[in-house]
Amino acid sequence: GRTPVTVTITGAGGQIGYALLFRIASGGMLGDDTPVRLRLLEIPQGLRAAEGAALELQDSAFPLLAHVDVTDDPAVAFDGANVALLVGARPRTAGMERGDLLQANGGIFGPQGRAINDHAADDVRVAVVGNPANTNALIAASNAPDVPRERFTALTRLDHNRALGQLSAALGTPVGGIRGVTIWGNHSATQFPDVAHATAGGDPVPTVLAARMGGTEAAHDWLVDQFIPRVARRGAEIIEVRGSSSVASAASATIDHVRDWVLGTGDRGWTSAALWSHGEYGVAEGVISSFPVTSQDGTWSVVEGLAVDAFARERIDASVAELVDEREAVRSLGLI
Ligand code: NAX
Repeated sequence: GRTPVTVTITGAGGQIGYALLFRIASGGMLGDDTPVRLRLLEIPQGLRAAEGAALELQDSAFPLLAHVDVTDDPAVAFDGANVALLVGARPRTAGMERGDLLQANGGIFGPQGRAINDHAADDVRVAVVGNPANTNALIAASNAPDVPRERFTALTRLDHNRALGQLSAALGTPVGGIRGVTIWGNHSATQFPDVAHATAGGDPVPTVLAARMGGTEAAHDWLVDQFIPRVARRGAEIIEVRGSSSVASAASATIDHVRDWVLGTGDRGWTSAALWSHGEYGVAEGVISSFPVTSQDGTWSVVEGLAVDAFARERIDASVAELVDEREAVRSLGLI
C-alpha cells in the first residue's frame, strides 16, 4: 500500500481534537486511498484525554489508520509531519489583556514553529486553528525560517462556511449552488465576509438580494446589519445556544481546509484561507490574512483581479489594521 501521511494534531485531547481525529482516520481529510499516521501532541494535563481518544481510535478499526502516537514533546510530535494541525492554544480568560494572551500563545506557537522547522517533513503544511489563529500562525511561521512562509496558514474556512450557510438560508439556494464568497482579514469580529462577487444558482448575489429585499439600499442594509455581524459573531451565538463553543463545525472546516489544500479546489471555485500576505489587494505584507483562494498541486493561490469597492476597501483595511496591530504587539514582546 501507499506510505502513510503523518498528521500531527496539537491539543488532540481537547474538544476539536476529538471531533477531528475520527474524520481524519476514516479518510475524510486526505481521501479514501491514503493511510494516515497520527501524532497527538498535548500538554501533560491533557495527555490522558488524548490517550483515551487513541484507545477509541484503536476500537474504531479504521483500515486507513496506520499508527497513533501520543506525546507531550513537540520534537516527537512533529517528527516527519506532512500535515500539522495546530489546535491547542491558550484561551483568553476573564481579566486577561490582549498582551497577556499573545504572550501566552507566543510561548506555545514559537516553540512549535521551531519544532516544525527542525523535525517536520520537507513538504509540511500547517493549519492553525487555535486562537488568535492568524497571529499564532505568524508566530509559528516566524520561528520556522527554513519552512516556506506559504506553508503556514490559519483557518477562516469556518467563517467561510458560516457565510455560505447564512446566504443559503436567506436566498433559499442550496450551499452547493453558491460560489464566490470571500472572508477577508482576521478570524475575529473585524473579519469581512464579502458577497459582492458571489453567485447563487448562477445569478449575482447582490442582484438577487436587491430583488428579494426591495432595492440595493435595503440589500446593503441587510448585509451590514444582519449578515456580516451574524457571520462574524457566530461563535458567540453558538456558545449562547449550545452552551459550548463550536466544535464539530470547526473540525469540519479544518478538514475542508486541508482537503482542498492537498487535493485541490478543482472546478468548485474559490474558498477562503488566511495566508502570508505578499501585499495582494493592498493587504499589508507579512501578516497572515484571509483571502479568496484556490488550490492546485498542493499550493494555495490568491484569486487575483477582483474589484474592491469603497465599502469593501474600508472593511478589509479595518481588519488588516487589527492584524498589523497584533503583529506589532508580538514583535514588541520579542515573539517574532
Ligand atoms: P479545548 O480547550 O477543548 O482543547 C484545547 C486543547 O489544547 C486542550 O486539551 C489543551 O490541553 C491543549 N493544549 C493547550 N496548550 C497546548 C500546547 N502547548 N500543546 C499541545 N496542546 C495544548 O479547546 P477546543 O474547543 O478544542 O478549541 C481549540 C482552539 O480552537 C481554541 O483556541 C479555540 O479558540 C479555537 N477555535 C478556532 C476556530 C477557528 O475558526 N479558527 C473556531 C473554533 C475554536 O473556537
